[in-house]
Amino acid sequence: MNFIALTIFPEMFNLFTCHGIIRKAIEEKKIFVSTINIRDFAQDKHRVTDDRPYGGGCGMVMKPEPLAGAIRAAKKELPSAKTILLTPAGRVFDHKLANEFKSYSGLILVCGRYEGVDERICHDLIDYEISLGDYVLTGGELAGMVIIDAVTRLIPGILGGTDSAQKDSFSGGLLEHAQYTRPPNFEGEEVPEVLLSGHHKEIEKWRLETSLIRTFLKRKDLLKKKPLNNQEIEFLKKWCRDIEEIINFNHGGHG
Ligand code: 4H3
Repeated sequence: MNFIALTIFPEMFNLFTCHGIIRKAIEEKKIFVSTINIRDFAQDKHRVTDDRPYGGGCGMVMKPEPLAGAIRAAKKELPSAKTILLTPAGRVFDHKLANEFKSYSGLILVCGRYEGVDERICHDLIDYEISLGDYVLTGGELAGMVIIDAVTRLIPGILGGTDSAQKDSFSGGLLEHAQYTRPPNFEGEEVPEVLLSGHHKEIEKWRLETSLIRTFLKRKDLLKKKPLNNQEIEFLKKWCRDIEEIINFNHGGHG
């Protein structure tokens, strides 16, 4: 898979591509990450990429010509790639979208600076406007790296285990179960016994139940939109019965 980031700060991507799983994916030629400097497509001798906003107001706007030149150069390199503009006005990025992006042969990430990019860039040259969430960054570069990172780890063969990405938080619509490693007792807190039992079936059951509990407590919104299977419904019903028992006992026993 190919990624090209368009930016006026291409060096920002160096640190990102030099470490960990992203570095390994590049070394193994599973992904290719390159940058195009938008400034190289500026049309004046001072290589200006921004200008004052029409209508007045504070800040500067990214000029359309250098951006269009950079996007067209990237499309020439990757003709079947999708172009993504990182902007707080975009569709909020999530696991499902990461999977959709994984199916493309290339992504061109347009990283703006200043107050934003000239609106006319979005009309013909951008396939997706994407936001990481409801906050504003000083540039689109970090958001672009987040997209590359999240998509790359979904590519088969990138993560250690054969199914690590399938077992992630979100992939089944639930948060991941709690994780523990050695030592068995850390500052007085024990690892749940079932995990030490070697009972694989019991461990799987425990993991599903804790996954459900964590999602119920931390992200009810995820649980509400998830299609539940029989085992998951059984767990939820069991909690209902347990909770009712507790309520009834209190009600009858103590008033
Ligand atoms: C993306 C980009 C937030 C996000 C961004 C996000 C700078 C876009 C400038 C850059 C514009 C201001 N901020 N939430 N900022 O994903 O070019 O909007």
